Amino acid sequence: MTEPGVPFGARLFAIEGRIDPAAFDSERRLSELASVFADPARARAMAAADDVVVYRGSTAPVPERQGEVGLATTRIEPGRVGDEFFMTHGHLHRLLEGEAYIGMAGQGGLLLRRGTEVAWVEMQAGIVGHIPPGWAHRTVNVGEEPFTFLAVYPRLAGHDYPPVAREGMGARVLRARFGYRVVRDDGTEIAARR
Ligand code: M6P
Ligand code: ZN
Repeated sequence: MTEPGVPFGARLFAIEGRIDPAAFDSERRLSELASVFADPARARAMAAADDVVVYRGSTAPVPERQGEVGLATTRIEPGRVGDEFFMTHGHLHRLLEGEAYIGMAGQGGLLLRRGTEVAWVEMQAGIVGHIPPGWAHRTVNVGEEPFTFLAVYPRLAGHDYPPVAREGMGARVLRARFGYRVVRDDGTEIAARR
């Protein structure tokens, strides 16, 4: 991390889905994410043949201090496990803090859940998705190209993964004939683009 409180400008690479400077980069492969898909066995079998990167992130050098605004890019590759599109693990924040996702390239969506409420926000370049505090959130690539976005968040918000690992997001984003549909766990369709 750079010194606390140092102003800087970072360059965004929309198609690559990268921010520079980055303090660290991360990647999540299919084998690590198998259990979050509706068909984990299929995800594991795919990963055994080719353990592809599902998404990667770069995080700008913002210090972990109260009041700091974190900047991180995510690039989700196009792909599916069966009919279910590639997606992030999804998380809640440890603190009651919101976040904004700014679409940079590709076609995606933001799936949110708070208790039994589920919401879907279509994402692409030019769309800012607002994540209110207290909502679990996951992003999904519903297109044929990488889907990239910038996350802007309170640096100390933190990630809480177990609730999503245990309870899921309340809905799945599945391939439709020409697009996608967002289907709640009870089978109701809440959004679609065909
Ligand atoms: C966004 C931000 C990051 C997050 C990343 C991947 O860039 O919300 O904080 O880490 O997406 O999502 P996840 O942590 O759920 O794997
Ligand atoms: Zn978040």
